Amino acid sequence: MTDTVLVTGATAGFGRAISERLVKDGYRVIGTGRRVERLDALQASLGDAFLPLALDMLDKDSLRGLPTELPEGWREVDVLINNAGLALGMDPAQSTNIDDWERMIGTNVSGMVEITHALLPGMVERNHGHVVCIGSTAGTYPYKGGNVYGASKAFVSQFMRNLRTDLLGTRVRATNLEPGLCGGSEFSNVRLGDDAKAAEVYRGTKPLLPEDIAETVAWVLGLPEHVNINRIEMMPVCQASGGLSVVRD
Ligand code: NDP
Ligand code: 8X3
Repeated sequence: MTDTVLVTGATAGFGRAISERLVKDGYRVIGTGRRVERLDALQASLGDAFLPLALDMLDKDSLRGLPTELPEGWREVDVLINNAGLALGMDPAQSTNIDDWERMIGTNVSGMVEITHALLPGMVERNHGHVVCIGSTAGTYPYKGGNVYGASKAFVSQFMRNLRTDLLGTRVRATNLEPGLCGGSEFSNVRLGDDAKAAEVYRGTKPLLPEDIAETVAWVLGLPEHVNINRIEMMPVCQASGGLSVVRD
């Protein structure tokens, strides 16, 4: 039986690349996001193996209703890819906008937790499933302006470790994929609200690409059922962590 995968944030970047790759690999994919016209365009190119689903990660009622609201034939979600997410701003904590912080927490933490809570019982009941989160190196390595975004990804990281523990004894797998600098998506455009500044983030680098993320997700899912990849940290060759710094008088 072909696995059904739900990919949040399929309208751009990683989520779109993951959806395209998994349909190509023979999975049935439910792709979600707010920009419905992009989901429809994806269905036009991927065909009936792709189901477009308008879903706002800040809409708790829709997330909670998912198990019963999904169309007939698509209700048994075997794999959940928690990809939808965003960063807003690069200012130091003391100069940020609290609404931006709340939106990051609402999307990256609360929305992710809600949809996982909604779909996990079905996986456990069927004793078959996999939850994959797209975390970030920002959840491990602090950097200036990373404040709440990095903290939201640290939450994802520990949530996934704890999920593994709770799922022990079931055949439901859990993986946190933690990429570093990745171009070819709208992440920096959304974060900085300025396309020229976003392009500057990648100037002179050869960043990871959404296809690299999709390749890794496809590998993690395709491993034999007894193998669980707990976490993967991946960076482009041109990136490494910065180490500690000191300010002197
Ligand atoms: P993009 O901005 O290209 O894509 C983000 C996706 O998330 C879009 O499909 C968007 O859909 C969706 N999304 C955002 N907010 C909501 C919401 N409220 N409701 C529903 N969907 C939402 O970014 P990336 O592809 O780069 O990022 C994907 C994930 O990877 C994020 O979790 C990000 O934090 C993480 N990541 C990114 C890295 C990078 O360098 N690019 C590195 C490490 C991790 P729509 O707007 O249509 O609703
Ligand atoms: C995205 C990578 O380094 O911009 O999660 O935080 S970074």
